Amino acid sequence: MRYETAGESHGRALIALVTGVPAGLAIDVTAIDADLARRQRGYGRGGRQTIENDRAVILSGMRGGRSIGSPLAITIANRDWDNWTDVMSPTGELSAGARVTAVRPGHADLAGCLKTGATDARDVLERASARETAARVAAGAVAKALLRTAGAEVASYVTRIGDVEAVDPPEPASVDRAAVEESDVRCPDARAAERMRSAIDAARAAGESLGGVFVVYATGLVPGLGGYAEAAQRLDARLAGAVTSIPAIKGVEFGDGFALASRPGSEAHDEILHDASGFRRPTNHAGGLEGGMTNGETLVVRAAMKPIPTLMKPLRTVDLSTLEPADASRERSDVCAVPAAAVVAEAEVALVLADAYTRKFGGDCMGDLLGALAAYRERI
Ligand code: EPS
Repeated sequence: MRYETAGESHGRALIALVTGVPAGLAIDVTAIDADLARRQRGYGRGGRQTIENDRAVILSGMRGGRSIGSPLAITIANRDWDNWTDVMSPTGELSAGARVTAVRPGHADLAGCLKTGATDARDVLERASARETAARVAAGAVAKALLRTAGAEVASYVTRIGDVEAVDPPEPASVDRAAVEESDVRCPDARAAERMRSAIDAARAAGESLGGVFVVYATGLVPGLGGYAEAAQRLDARLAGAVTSIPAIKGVEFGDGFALASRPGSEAHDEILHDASGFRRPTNHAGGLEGGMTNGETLVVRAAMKPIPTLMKPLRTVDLSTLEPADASRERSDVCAVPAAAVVAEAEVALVLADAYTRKFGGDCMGDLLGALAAYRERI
C-alpha cells in the first residue's frame, strides 16, 4: 500500500492517490473527514484553518462503501483557492506582486530554487507547504481503516511545545485518548497544556514560532511485521523515513531511543516471558521493534519538530533577484503546528503498518488477509 500526492497550498485542490488497498475494505468517508478535522485543529495555528473546512471526496477505487482493489483517488478542495486565482492560475496571467524572492531560512525556498532554477520561490514553497499533509492524512485514514479491521489502532499525543515539557505517561497505551482529543495542544497533562498555550501566546506576541515533541503509538500489532535484513523491509527504517518525511521533523526515536545509548545492555533490553496468553515483556524499552520487526508490544515512535520557519520577526537572508541582504519573506503561517504534525505522523505510521500487513498477509482482498492473519495468530 502506497500513496502519492498532488496539489499546491493555494491551488485548486489536493489529491491523494492510494494504491495497493485490498478489495473489500469498508471505508467510512466521515472517518477520513474526522481525521482531516483533527489535523486542522490545534492552538497556535494560523488564519488558514479558519478558511478551510477540509472534506474528502473519493473519486475512484470504491463502490458502495468498500474498496474494489483499484487505486483510490481522494481529493480535498482548497477553499482559499478563490482568493489566489491571480497568483496560482495554472494557465492564466499571473499578478507580478505575488513573487517571493526573500527566501526564508529553514524553509525549502532557497534549496528548492537552486535545484529547479526557479527565480520565484512561490514555485517551490506552494508545494513544500505543509498544506500537502492534508492529503497524507486522507491516505492515512484508509490505512487506519485496514488496521482497525486487523485489530490495531494508531494514536498520538504531544509531550513538549517549546521549553514546556509534559509529565511523561508511564506507557503510551495508558494515555487517556479522550483527554488528548479534547486538548487543543493534544497533551494529556492538563497543567502542562495550560503552560504550552501560554508559551504559544508569548511566541505569537514576539513574532516567533515554536516546535516540540510528540509520540505516535500503535496497539494490537502482531509480532513479525517488517523484516530483519534489508533497509526496504526493516520496519524501523521505513517508519523513520515516513515520519521524517513530514515537513519540519528533525528527529525520531523508537522506545527509549537515544537514552538507550548510555545504558548497560542489561538495562536496555526487554526480557522475554511466556504465559497462557503467549509471549510478553515486562518492559518496552525497544518501543515494540526488535530486529527491524514488530515484537507484539506497543509501537512507540517519538518525533521532534523544529519551529516553523516563517517568522513575523524575520531572520536575515539574501534576496534572490538582487543578491542583496534582505529580511526573510513573511507569509501568513502558524505559530505552532506540533499538534497537527502528530496527526499527520499517525497517518504516516498507519500507512507503513498497513503496508506491512498486506505484505505479510496478502494484499488482494480483505477476506484473504484476515484469514491469513487469524491462522498466524493461531500458530504463534
Ligand atoms: C497549512 C497551510 C498553510 C500554512 C501552513 C500549514 O496555509 P497558508 O500558507 O495559506 O497560511 O498555514 O504551512 C506551513 C507551516 C508551511 O511552512 O508552509 C496547513 O494546511 O497545514
